[in-house]
Amino acid sequence: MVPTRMKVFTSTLCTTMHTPAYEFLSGAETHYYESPDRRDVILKYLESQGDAFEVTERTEDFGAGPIERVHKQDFIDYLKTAYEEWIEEGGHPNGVLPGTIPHYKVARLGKLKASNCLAKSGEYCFDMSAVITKDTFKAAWNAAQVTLTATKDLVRAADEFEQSVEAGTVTRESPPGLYALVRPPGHHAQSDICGGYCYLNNLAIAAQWLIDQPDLKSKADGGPKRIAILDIDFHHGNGTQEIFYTVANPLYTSLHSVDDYPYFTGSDLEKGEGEGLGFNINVPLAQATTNDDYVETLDKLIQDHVIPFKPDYILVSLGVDTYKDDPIAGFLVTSEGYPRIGNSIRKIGVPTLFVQEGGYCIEKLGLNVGGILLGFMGKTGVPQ
Ligand code: Q9C
Ligand code: ZN
Repeated sequence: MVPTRMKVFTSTLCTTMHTPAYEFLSGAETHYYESPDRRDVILKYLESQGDAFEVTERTEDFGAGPIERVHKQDFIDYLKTAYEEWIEEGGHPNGVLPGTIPHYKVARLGKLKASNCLAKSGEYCFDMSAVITKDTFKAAWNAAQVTLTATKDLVRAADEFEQSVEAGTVTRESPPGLYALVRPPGHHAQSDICGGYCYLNNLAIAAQWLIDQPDLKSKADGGPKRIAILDIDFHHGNGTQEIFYTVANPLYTSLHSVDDYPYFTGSDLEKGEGEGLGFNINVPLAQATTNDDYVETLDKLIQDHVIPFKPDYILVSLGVDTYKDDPIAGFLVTSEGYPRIGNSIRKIGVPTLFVQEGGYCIEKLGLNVGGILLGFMGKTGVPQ
C-alpha cells in the first residue's frame, strides 16, 4: 500500500486565537507578520490539491506533562498569567512587550529578581516580537497539543509503514509524512524564554514525548527511539538547540542564514556539550542563497549527519521564510525549490512529521508549504 495522502493536523484553537496588533521591524511599527491568515492560505492551498491532503481538527489532550518535560515550570506559569498581571499593572491591551531585558552586561552584577510583570516580561522574553495577548497562552498550549496529536499518529503511521515494507507492499523510498499546521510557531522558544514569535517549542515537546514513550524502541540499538530534527526555517532555531544542547538524542540540525535573526546563535562552532557534543549541527548559509545551493547543502547535511545517526523518525521545523520574496528574510529560494527540498527529505526514507514554523510571504505561503509536502510525497513538477 503506497501512502498517497498526507494527514494534516490543525485546530482553530491554536491558529486563530493569538492576534497581536503590531510589532517593530528595524524600528518601524508594522502589522504582526505571524498572523492567522498564514494558516488560512496554507489550508486553502492544501484543500485545492484534490485529495492529496486529509485535514483533521481532531486534537487529543496530552495535558501538561509533555510540555513540562521541555519547559521550566516558572516560565509556563509566567506565560499563563502574564497578560492578566500586565493589565492589572496598567500595561497596554495590545499585550505584554518587554521594555527592559536583563542584558548580561547589566545582570552580571545585579542581585535583584523580577518582582512585577514589567520586569518579568524582560526576564522571560529575549526580543520584542513575542507579544503576549489575552489568549496567547491558550493558543500556544493548543499548538503543542495539536503537534502531539500528530506525533502520536506518526508512531501509528511508522508502524504501519514497517509492516508494509516487511510484507513487500511498499518500499522504503515512500516513507509516511504528516503535517502539523500550527501557530504560534516554536523553534525560537527555549526552556524558559520566549521570543521570535514563539512561546512553547512545539517540535521539541513532540521530540521529547517520542523519546519518553517506554514502549517505543529504536531499531538501531533497542534504546529510546532516535529522533533527527531538520530545521529548515530561514532563522536559526535557538530554542530547539538550547533545549537539546546537552543530550545525544534528538540530533538537532539546522540550515539557516548567516548575519540574521536571532543573530547570537547558529554558528557551526555550536556543536553541543557533554553527551550532546557532536549532536548539534548548524550549517549557516550566505544571504541570497539560491535553490541549487540550498538543495546541495541540504543533501550533504542529510548524507553526512542525518543518515549516519540512524533516526527512527524525522521531525522537520518547516519554515518557508527562505522564499525569495519573504518580507523579513533574505534567501532567494523560489517556489520551484520547495518540491526539491521535500524530495530530498523523502529520500532519507524515514517516517517524518512536518511542524509549521515561519514563512511570511502570504501570497505564496500555501504554494511553498504545499510544495515541500508534495515533494515529500514524491510528486514532481512545479505545483500550481
Ligand atoms: N529583521 C520565525 O520565523 N523579527 N520567527 C526579526 C528581522 C523576529 C522569526 C526582524 C523574527 C522571528 C518562527
Ligand atoms: Zn523563521
